[in-house]
Amino acid sequence: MLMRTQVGIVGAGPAGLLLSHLLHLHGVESVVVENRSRDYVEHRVRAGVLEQGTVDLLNESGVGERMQREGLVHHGIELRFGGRGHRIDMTDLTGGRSITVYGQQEVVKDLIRARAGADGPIVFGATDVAVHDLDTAVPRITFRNGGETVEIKSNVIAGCDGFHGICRPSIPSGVLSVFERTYPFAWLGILAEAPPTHEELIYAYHERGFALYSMRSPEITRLYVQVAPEEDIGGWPDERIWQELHTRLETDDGWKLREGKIVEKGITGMRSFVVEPMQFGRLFLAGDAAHIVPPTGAKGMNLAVADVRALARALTGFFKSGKTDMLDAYSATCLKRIWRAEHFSWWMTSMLHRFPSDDAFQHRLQRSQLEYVARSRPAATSLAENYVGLPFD
Ligand code: FAS
Ligand code: PHB
Repeated sequence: MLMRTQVGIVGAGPAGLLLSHLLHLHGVESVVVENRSRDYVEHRVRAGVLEQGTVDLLNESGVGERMQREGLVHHGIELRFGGRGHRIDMTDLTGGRSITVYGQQEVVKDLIRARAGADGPIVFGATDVAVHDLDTAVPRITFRNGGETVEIKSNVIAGCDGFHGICRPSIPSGVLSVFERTYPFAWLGILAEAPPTHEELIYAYHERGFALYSMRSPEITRLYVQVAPEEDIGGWPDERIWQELHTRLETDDGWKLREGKIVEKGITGMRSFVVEPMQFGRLFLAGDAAHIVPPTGAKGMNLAVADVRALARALTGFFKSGKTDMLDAYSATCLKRIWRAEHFSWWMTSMLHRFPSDDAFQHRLQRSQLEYVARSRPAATSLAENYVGLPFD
């Protein structure tokens, strides 16, 4: 079967879905091709924190109604070390900006519903997805669906298929420069049916390792502990997870973490990764297909949003007036923000995690850095403005 569209999009994660939605708002057609089922993508638990810019964009583009109703607006975070908590008042430090805690899977559901409402074609369960003729004016996506081979001819392809997708590897060798760092630890994350006992996120530095206290709703807590990179989730029964969380999050004033039924658990590796450029011919990479950050700075999904905001603007200019200047500058435009977020995510990770190779000197440096951020307004402002998200332009 042959399909034609203006923009073929591979991947129905936040990047692909938001790009399709933004293009639709500007009268540009697209088709999204996703290899997983709709149910799978709508229930894949990942990010939880939306930057101010992401929240504003979702509201401005008409898909923020449920986020406004169910999202949790937060004005600060807590750094916890040495048995004490230190609140960073981000809204005060950034002149009114804040974050919203709203699960990535909820954003995905809202975007799929918006696309379905506009009859935006999303193909779920596609197999053997491949991209072709990227350096021509008619790049193609082929895949199998329902026992049929399908070909999509388009003017542009957006590679929004994540770190393990097929688009980035389809770029000929020698074109891309790869910048990468892997970390000697991973995050074990759980979702627990336990009402949060703290109203904001807590980032804890502890001699046994990092811990993060987050949430999804007034009923669901989201928690993470730093573990060794090769850990197997089978070696982490619930009791062991709770024990580590209590130890790493406890404070001298007796703050207590409430336990509950663990409904989801998993281990995520930690890496920093960027490819330059983010484009080849008529293929444009966006989101995790082009870059990965350690989740300590809560930047992953927000960077994907910033990429597709820039790509949607560039494609609209291309299709509406034939201009290619914003498309030609797409990589450079995105990489400024990407490298700022890469640095911030590396900085938060380096400050808050115990590295196996570190010595007592390094531990003192980390404590000194944490104490400085906790007491210095300029230092706290630097953390706050990066965490809530720098203005897009
Ligand atoms: P995604 O990976 O979300 O979406 C890519 C889509 O492409 C997926 O639906 C995939 O099924 C599809 N796809 C892949 N290959 C395909 C193919 N061959 N054909 C068709 N479709 C294909 N970020 C945070 O900020 N905080 C967190 O706590 C956090 N936790 C994470 C935990 C995990 C396990 C992972 C992997 C990532 C986490 N991230 C987190 C980062 C994450 O939120 C990403 O930044 C975000 O999903 C990026 O969105 P996309 O670029 O759309 O990529
Ligand atoms: C989450 O709630 O999943 C979350 C919050 C902050 C992070 C990472 C993950 O830095």
